[in-house]
Amino acid sequence: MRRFFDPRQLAHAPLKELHNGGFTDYAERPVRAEAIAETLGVEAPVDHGDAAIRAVHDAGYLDFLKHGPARWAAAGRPGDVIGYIWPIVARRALKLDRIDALAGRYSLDASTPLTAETWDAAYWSAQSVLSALDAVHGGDRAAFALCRPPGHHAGADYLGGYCYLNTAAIAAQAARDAGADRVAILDIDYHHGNGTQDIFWTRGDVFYASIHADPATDYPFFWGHADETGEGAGESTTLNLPLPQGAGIDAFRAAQTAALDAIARFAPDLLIVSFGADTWDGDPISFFRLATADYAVLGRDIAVRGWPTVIAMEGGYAVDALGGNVASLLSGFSA
Ligand code: Q9C
Ligand code: ZN
Repeated sequence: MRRFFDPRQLAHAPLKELHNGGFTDYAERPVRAEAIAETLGVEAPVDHGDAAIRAVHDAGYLDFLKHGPARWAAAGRPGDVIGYIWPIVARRALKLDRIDALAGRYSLDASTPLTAETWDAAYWSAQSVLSALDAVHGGDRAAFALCRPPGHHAGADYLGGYCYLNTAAIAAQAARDAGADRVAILDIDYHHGNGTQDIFWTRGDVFYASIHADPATDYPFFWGHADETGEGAGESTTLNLPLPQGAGIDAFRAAQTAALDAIARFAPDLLIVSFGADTWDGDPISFFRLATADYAVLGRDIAVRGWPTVIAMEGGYAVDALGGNVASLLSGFSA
């Protein structure tokens, strides 16, 4: 399986995040990607430009990602851009001037700093997933994109959960624009992919299925509940399968089989897997109990369905285990 990654994805390196009431070291570190790249071996993506990014994301938001850090610095602020006021009851079309207002308008949380290096890293993360999509369009049965920063918490016009550009959504939309009639996204990161769900919430052409920690106990809390099924043309093309903290491979595999069965009924032309290794037993911020060998089983269960498959990296914060966990998932495709 071909594996795509660009070293420019490493430049994004926020120092701290707001966590449990104080600032702690940022969990989504460049060394995560270095560890995976070193284990797997990777090739450089092709530059596709920004059309596929603009097809998913709001123009004002992209402007904020590119120019927000300079405006923050010009306002005399130290460190990275972090929002601290959110328009939860007034999210309307105001002409916003202050960087503080923009930071709130275009963010979901205060644990996802925007740095001067973020845009370039996120841009190349998107190019990696677009290059993996090219490989599948060229006839490969599957391809892997080492997306970092990750993507599934980012919406059309907001960052959050360590995510800035929604790589799975960008690939899904690009596949649609290249002629696929129906695209499915299977999200097996520990956390619910609220951004991906939001982007395709009213769409009947993109099915979103997610297995994740119950939002009653885990981030992102407000989304990922089992009763969220989509609206309008997207009614019943969202499937949320929350699991309790402590879940192991038996519960996870059963949920994934249910998700794959639902995807099979949707009959997609292409599958995109949002893969987080934060379901691993020793993950520092997550509470499932998967073992490294379990990912090969999950990968095999996906591969046997036979859909052309693009795998996009999401979370996973136990750096020493990351390479092995990703390699295990991919091995399921060559078994
Ligand atoms: N630090 C992904 O796995 N946690 N994102 C915020 C305060 C956010 C994880 C809690 C977890 C997001 C891609
Ligand atoms: Zn996650």
